[in-house]
Amino acid sequence: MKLMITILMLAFCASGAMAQQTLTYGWEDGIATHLGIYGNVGDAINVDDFAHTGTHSLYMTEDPIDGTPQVFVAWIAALQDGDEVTVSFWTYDDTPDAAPSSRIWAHYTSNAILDYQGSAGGNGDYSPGTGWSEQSFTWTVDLLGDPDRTALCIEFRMYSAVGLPGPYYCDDVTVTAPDEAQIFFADDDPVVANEETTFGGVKALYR
Ligand SMILES: [Ca+2]
Ligand SMILES: [Ca+2]
Repeated sequence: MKLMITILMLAFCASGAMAQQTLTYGWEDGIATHLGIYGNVGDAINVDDFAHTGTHSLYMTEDPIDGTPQVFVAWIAALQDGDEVTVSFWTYDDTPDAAPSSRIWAHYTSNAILDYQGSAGGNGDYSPGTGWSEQSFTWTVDLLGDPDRTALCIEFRMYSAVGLPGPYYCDDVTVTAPDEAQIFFADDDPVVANEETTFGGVKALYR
């Protein structure tokens, strides 16, 4: 009997540790835009006349044309080493093998969303240019033992050309992450709920 209970508990713990949550966001509130930007983002507007699903999506342009502008469309905080985080979004592109095109990418941050803590890489494929398409990537979290590196910020990246600043559209962002992680979209206030606890843990490391 004891052995049976132990086995059951181990099974429960194993499945508990691997429990995942999946959340989506599609700009249907008609108000929210993004969690932040980097580089030459021109417009970033919640529009009601073009969408993958529903009636709203995020419309973006690059202005002026330079570098690789990024619009932050999701943020996953309170991560642990080895966590797997899968994110996808739908983007509209009707120019195959030519600008404008987009990619899904990410970088690490601290508990403050705009505090950059290094690239996390992403999917090397550009949007195929066949209309609406889904771009996705799975990141395996590597915190490098750095207590300031705790979250993953998802970038919508724009690849424009002179005279071709867009338009870009993003809709239906889906995030799958461990239950313990905290997932934020454009309509959320990006504040980590257990920040004080985390800071306590960080301080403890330096004792
Ligand atoms: Ca939508
Ligand atoms: Ca294209």
